[in-house]
Order: sequence, then C-alpha cells, then structure tokens
Amino acid sequence: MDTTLLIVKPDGVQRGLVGEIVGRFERKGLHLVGMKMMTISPELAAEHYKDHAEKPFYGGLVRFMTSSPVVAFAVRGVGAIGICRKMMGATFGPNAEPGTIRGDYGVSTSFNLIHGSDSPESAERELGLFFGDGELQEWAPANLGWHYDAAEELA
Ligand code: D4T
Repeated sequence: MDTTLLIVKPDGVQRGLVGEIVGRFERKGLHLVGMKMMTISPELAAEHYKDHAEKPFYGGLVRFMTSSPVVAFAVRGVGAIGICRKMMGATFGPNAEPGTIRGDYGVSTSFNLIHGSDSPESAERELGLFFGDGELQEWAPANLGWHYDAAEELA
C-alpha cells in the first residue's frame, strides 16, 4: 500500500470545504492515517516547494500557503498516490475536469484547494516534513476485505 500527503490549502479551509474534500478520499476507499490543522511556516513552505524556488510564481505560492491555516492529512491504499492525483484534477480549476476536486470547487488560476504528493519519492519526503515520528497511525479498516479482493489485490 502507498501512503500519500494531501493538504487542504488555505482557500479550502477558509471556504469551509475541509469535510467535503477529506470525505471524497474516505468514500473512495482510502483510509486516513494522519491529520492535523496547522499554519505553515515560511520555512516549511520553502522546504516543501523547494523544487519551485526558481519559478516566477514561487513568492506568491509561499505567501498563499502561509496566509491562513491548512489541514494536512495522509491517506493510504493500493496505488493511493496516483488515485489522489486523479481525484484532485488539473492544477487549476478552470482546466480541471468536472468530477475532480479542483474541477468541482475552483475557478481560480492561483488558488487551487489541495496539494497531493506526485510520486513515491515526494510522498516520503513530504510526509516526513508534515508528520513526526509516531504521528501516522498504523491501522487498517476492519472491512478492508470489502474494499479489495484480498487474495489478489493485497497479495
Ligand atoms: P501541487 O504541487 O500543489 O499538488 O499542485 P500541482 O502538482 O497540480 O501543480 P505544480 O506542481 O505544477 O505546482 C505547484 C503549485 O504551484 C502553484 N502554481 C503552479 C502557481 O501558483 N502558478 C503556476 O503557474 C503553477 C504552474 C500551484 C500549485
């Protein structure tokens, strides 16, 4: 199983969409293994987005991400990283397909509601930035055998 980092960004929290967004991942069949509300420090934003440090939008991105609280959460499932990226949709709402989070809830080309790790390497790095030792819960839903064909998919 993969574990991935998701963040309801400041616009999602301010607009009261935390439950709606987190609920989509739960209903899909991924299970929560960590969650925290926090205000991202400029240092954490810089580390998280270090690959974008040279981009023209970097300053605005760090200002946005540190402007108001976020909800960082981690979900787990087979193929969870790719599933979550599909559920998020294209980077900005106007281009994101209906049915995706950004496609259903966003119209901005600056604010985009949610972050999700884009590879196993990013997920490992980003989970380590947002969650400390022991903060992710090692558990599985009791009905996991009804989410997956255990004999084949969890082998
Ligand atoms: P994240 O990383 O937040 O899950 O978004 P994406 O994976 O969909 O998009 P990205 O890495 O290309 O961009 C990271 C972050 O920068 C913001 N951004 C991006 C921006 O403000 N202006 C831009 O032109 C682009 C391309 C939005 C997401």
